[in-house]
Amino acid sequence: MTQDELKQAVAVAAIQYVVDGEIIGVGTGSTANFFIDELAKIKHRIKGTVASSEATAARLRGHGIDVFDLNDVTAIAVYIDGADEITHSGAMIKGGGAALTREKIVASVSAKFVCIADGSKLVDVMGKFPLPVEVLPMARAAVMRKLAALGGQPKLRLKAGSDQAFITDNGGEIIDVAGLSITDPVALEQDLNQVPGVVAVGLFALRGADVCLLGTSDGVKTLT
Ligand code: ABF
Repeated sequence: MTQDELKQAVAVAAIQYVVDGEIIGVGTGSTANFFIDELAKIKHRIKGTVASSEATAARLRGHGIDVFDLNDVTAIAVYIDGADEITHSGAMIKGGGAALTREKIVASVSAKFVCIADGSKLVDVMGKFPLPVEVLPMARAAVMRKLAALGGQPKLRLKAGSDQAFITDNGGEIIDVAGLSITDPVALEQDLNQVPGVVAVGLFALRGADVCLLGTSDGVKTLT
């Protein structure tokens, strides 16, 4: 099966976690996009959604699915989103799609986090995928020095085909940190959360996934 077929399979499997009559939190990325397209087929069953990025909001609205402002909802029954890496215990690296901050916010309000990913995302130790960290622009250099001191190789994410910094939906910049072997993701997330200028860390370990649906050539595997 191709990677897209694996992503499609987990997107279909995630529909079983949709709660009728409720608000659904929706992630960002290509796997999340497959889920959005599946959700559109049953949009009459849900109250609406909260999106983790402007891109996701646009795709949802394109299907005629209501997108609520997070400030206007008090509960999200389930959050469905992809990941860049995930461990057997549900800790994740996220942010390859530059939406880590809003993803973490929406996930924090959600009763259940269902991660959907193709099997290649499952790792024993995270860090091969460069860890995204969203920062305020004024703190970029200071945070990069801190990340280098921790043993990483920090790199400012640039707009495609440009030497300009990529700017997130929140007006932040992203530093991608290669070279980390993240043996204690909770501790690293807590450490980096404290660094002045850091908006969000692409480690989802303090609040990881409750369920992970992994697309494999042998079918969809469920990790809980
Ligand atoms: C999103 O899913 C991001 O946090 C992560 O980068 C992305 C993975 O993208 P894809 O599904 O395209 O592999 O939640």
